Amino acid sequence: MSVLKQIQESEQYITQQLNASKPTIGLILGSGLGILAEEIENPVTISYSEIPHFPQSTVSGHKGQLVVGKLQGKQVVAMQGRFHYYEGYDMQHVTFPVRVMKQLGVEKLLVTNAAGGINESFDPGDLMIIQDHINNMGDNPLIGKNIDELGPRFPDMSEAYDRELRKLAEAAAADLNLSVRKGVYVGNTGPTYETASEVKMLRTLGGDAVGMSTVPEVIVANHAGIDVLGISCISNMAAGILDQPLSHDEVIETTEKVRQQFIQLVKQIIQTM
Ligand code: R1P
Repeated sequence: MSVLKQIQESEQYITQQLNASKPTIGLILGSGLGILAEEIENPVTISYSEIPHFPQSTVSGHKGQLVVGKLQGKQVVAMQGRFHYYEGYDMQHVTFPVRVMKQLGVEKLLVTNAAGGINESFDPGDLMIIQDHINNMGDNPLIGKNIDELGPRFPDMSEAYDRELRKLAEAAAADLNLSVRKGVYVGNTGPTYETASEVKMLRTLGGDAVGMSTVPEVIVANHAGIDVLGISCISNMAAGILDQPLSHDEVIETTEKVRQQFIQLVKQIIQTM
């Protein structure tokens, strides 16, 4: 079956479950950040396992369901759990939900993640508005025959993270009196955390935070003509900065600590979007 047909079948299944208008804002919730979906009013929850052609979540801290409903008066679709390249999915499967969101009518996408801090002035628990990214994954979801119905062969990435949305996020943080960081997210494949030397290299290359997601989703969103905003939760400092091993438990723990600020910020952003 063609990819286009698969996207349509997924979208049609989701639309059949909805009792309200279709969402125009998409949210991808990173490790430990899925809690935000609990703020959605009149939610319709759809397990990934029910949706035709959807991959399944395999990572702890990623529930594996779509939540559709109202957040701050706006109709949103949230992914409570995302797919990562290191789970063994190819880039097309990792980004399939973004294609489905586009088909649903999503025009703006808020991607979130838990990331390691590379910038030494950052602290665990900081929230970072992503200014740009570096694709360090050695792959790209658009490799292969271009499907012209989905987007252009050579998409522009000069404003991969929409300028207006970044401004809006900064203003939202200021309204809340919340201090936020700004920086460049580096996407690695994982699943290993980076070595101290790799972190040093990524810092030299201009990275401020590092993780194992987001980049493929943002590439596909740009291809599809969706405006993107990205927020990283700095869950720990990357290797070589503090003399301690990294663990996914620690990542989840930190996201739990900043949960309230994260929820407040996202809600304020959605309200003004
Ligand atoms: C590692 O602890 C996990 O946390 C981050 C990394 O990418 C990796 O999956 O998850 P998210 O990027 O999905 O937030």
